[in-house]
Formats: sequence, C-alpha cells, structure tokens
Amino acid sequence: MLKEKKTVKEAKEPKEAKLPKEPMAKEPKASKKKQVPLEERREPAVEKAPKAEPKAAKEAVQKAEPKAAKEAVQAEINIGMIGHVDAGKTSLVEAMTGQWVDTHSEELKRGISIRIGYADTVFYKCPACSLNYSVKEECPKCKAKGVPLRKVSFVDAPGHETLMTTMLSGAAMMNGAVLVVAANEFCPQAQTVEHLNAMKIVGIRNIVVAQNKIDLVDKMYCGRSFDINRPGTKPEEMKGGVLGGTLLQGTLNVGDSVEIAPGFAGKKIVTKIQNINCAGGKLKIAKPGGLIAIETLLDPSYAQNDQMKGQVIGAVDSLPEPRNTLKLDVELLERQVTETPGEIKINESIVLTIGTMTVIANVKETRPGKITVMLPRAVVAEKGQNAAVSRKEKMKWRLIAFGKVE
Ligand SMILES: Nc1nc2c(ncn2[C@@H]2O[C@H](COP(=O)(O)OP(=O)(O)OP(=O)(O)O)[C@@H](O)[C@H]2O)c(=O)[nH]1
Ligand SMILES: [Mg+2]
Ligand SMILES: [Zn+2]
Repeated sequence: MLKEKKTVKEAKEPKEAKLPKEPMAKEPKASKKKQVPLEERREPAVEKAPKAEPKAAKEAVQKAEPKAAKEAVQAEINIGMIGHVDAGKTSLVEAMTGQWVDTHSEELKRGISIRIGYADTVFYKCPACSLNYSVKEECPKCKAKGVPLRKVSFVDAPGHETLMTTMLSGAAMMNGAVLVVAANEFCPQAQTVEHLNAMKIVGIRNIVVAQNKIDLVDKMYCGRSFDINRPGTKPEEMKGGVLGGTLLQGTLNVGDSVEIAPGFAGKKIVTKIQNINCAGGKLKIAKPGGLIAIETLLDPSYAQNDQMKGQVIGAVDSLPEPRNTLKLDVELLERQVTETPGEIKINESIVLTIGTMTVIANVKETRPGKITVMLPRAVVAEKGQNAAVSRKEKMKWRLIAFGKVE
C-alpha cells in the first residue's frame, strides 16, 4: 500500500480552513497517539455529517453505474474499512478499487479522511490459472479474462478520534468489515478499540484483520554469518560480510540501508545490502519465508565463523536500542518426568534465548514471577518479546522457564 504521503497529518491547521458541512469540534492537530478523554471524543463533532453522506453515497453509486451495467454485476455487499487514524484504510481501498476516495480539499490538505468514502470493485475469478481471484478483469498472472463473481462496495471510515460519529453513521451501512492495523504501531490503539465496539453495536460479526505497513517493520534474525572470500582474493574483488537467516516481517531490497543490532560494543551498525541470495539463486527483493543470505558492506572479518549469529537486521532506526539490563516476567516450566525446576535465585547465572541470540545473564533481583538480569553482552529485545530461560543442571543447559520481556 506504499504511497507517497500527501500531507503531513500533524501540520498546523490554518484558522480559516473550514469544512462547510462537517465542522470539526476539535482540530485534529493532536498527535495521533494522544489519548483524548472519552467525553471530549464523544462530542457531537460531526452531527451535521449524515446530511451530506447519503448524497455522497448516491453519487458514488451513480458514478459506478455504467461500469456495473457493462459487467452486469450488482454491488451486493458493503465492506467497511475501520481502524485507527493513519492505519492505511483509504490506501487499502485504493489498492482494491483504483480510487482514492479522500477527495475533499480538506482531506487532501490534512491527509486524513473526514467523510465516509465509497468505492466499488468487482472480484473476478480466473478460469484458466491457479491465481484464482483478482480485482482486475484481466488475470494478472495469465491474462485470461476473469469471470465476475460479485461487486463489492467499500465504505471507508475515518479513523481520527474526533470523527467517531461519522464513523458510526458509516458503520450502519456495513455488512462486514476489514479492521486495518498498522504493523509499525502498538495494537490496539484508541480507535482500534472504539471501531470494534462500533461493530458490536451495529451487529457486525464478520471482520477480517488486515495488517498494513509491513514494509516499515523489516526484521531479520541472523542465524549464521560468513566471510565468503577465498584466501588470496584481491582487495578490489573482496566481498563484504554475508549474513544468513530468515526474514520475519517486511521486505529487504538490494541497495537498502539496514541497521544491525545489538551490533558491536553495544552500538548498532549501519550497512548496505549488496546482494541477496536464496537457495534458488539471486533475489532483488527478499520476503519472509525460507533462508536467505544477504551480502553487506561489513568488513568480512566481522562475519567470519557465525560471529554475527543472534544479531537482528532491520530498517535504519527501526530496531530497539541494545540493552544490558532486562526485566522479565517468568514462569517456571512444569516438568512431567523429572523434578520441576526450583525458583530462580539472586546471583544465579542463567542463559536467555531471545530470537536467535543466546546470552548468559546474571540474576540481580527476583520478585514473585519477575526477575531482573544483567547481561555482559547487549541484546535487542522488544517489550512483550518471548525469552527462553535455561539453567545448568548436571552439566547440561536445561530449559527451565518461559520469560516475557517487560
Ligand atoms: N509505508 C507505508 N505507508 C503506507 C502504507 N499504507 C498506507 N501508508 C501511508 O500511510 C498514510 C495514511 O494512509 P491512509 O490510507 O490515509 O490511512 P487511513 O487509515 O485512511 O487514515 P484516516 O482515514 O485518516 O484514519 C499515507 O501517507 C499512506 O501513504 C503501507 O503499507 N506502507
Ligand atoms: Mg482514510
Ligand atoms: Zn489466470
């Protein structure tokens, strides 16, 4: 859904700018993350909106009519686009219908949806190939003419907190909904919850969750690393360090700058992707699935002998800062055959596995169900990330607890 951001949402609103039919009670200059008290949000901000909407709906249907006549498929269902402000609802509608439904000058200026948007599309089934469904008549894979299945109307709701009443009146027209969630934001956001509540009120049970903006959260775990240069390679022919692993989310492109964390000595490293390989050969773009090897501009000696194992690779400035102290919620594992492990004690050395990183940790503090550990080697861990806790028992490292990073 990637698209140039048209306007900056937080941009200051010029005073004279007014919406003729849908005055906003509050300027949406507030940061999208800011929580506004419920009573403020419930202000009848857009009570006049319903007047304008049926008209807009009619216009949208009329515009779509000639097409519909040709295809002889009638819109038979309304799918709502719901979710927090900026999640990408309107972008998803555009991807599926080809129409950018935010057309009001105010919407264009602010870069947010203010009214309910409408756009139709026809779902086609390709009779000839395995790529079965498309929103284009011509099958994108084999170019055969698709068979129209059904025409669907998208009802695009605004996500801004001051526009809940507009969203609610739109909800009344939905038969099902797509809850759009931005992968680069904590979930749920205020409007994720409110929109789901709105669905409950109007009795919509069929909701599909679409995770959007996954391109913003590239993340690869490095499981191996290599120096691929043969001894005696001329300096100008030397290749940079190669990192092998699997992409968890997002995409990596040849030419992308990426950061590697925790990096060295607690500092992240930034490098550039020179080549990407998978078992089948070279790739220009890597997606999640299978093992890939990325050639970087890193000094190859850093990558020798799996030295980069456990590092995380992601878009620049996207990874958490490396940390030497972690607080964990821990739950001891119950064992069926051998004795259940005893409590974790202060000063005990344990091993944590976070992603592909394995580190020794020293227990500094314990409270019921919680431990604080010091790490001689920094790690990157996100809040809520799982960690496996192991302890040495009879000369072997044994898994003893399940941890969650606080
Ligand atoms: N990087 C990236 N940006 C995206 C993606 N989808 C949407 N955007 C951008 O995110 C911004 C918000 O997208 P919209 O489609 O307007 O979001 P919305 O949910 O309709 O927003 P409201 O209607 O105001 O609640 C725009 O700048 C989009 O270009 C995506 O998949 N990746
Ligand atoms: Mg929108
Ligand atoms: Zn086809």
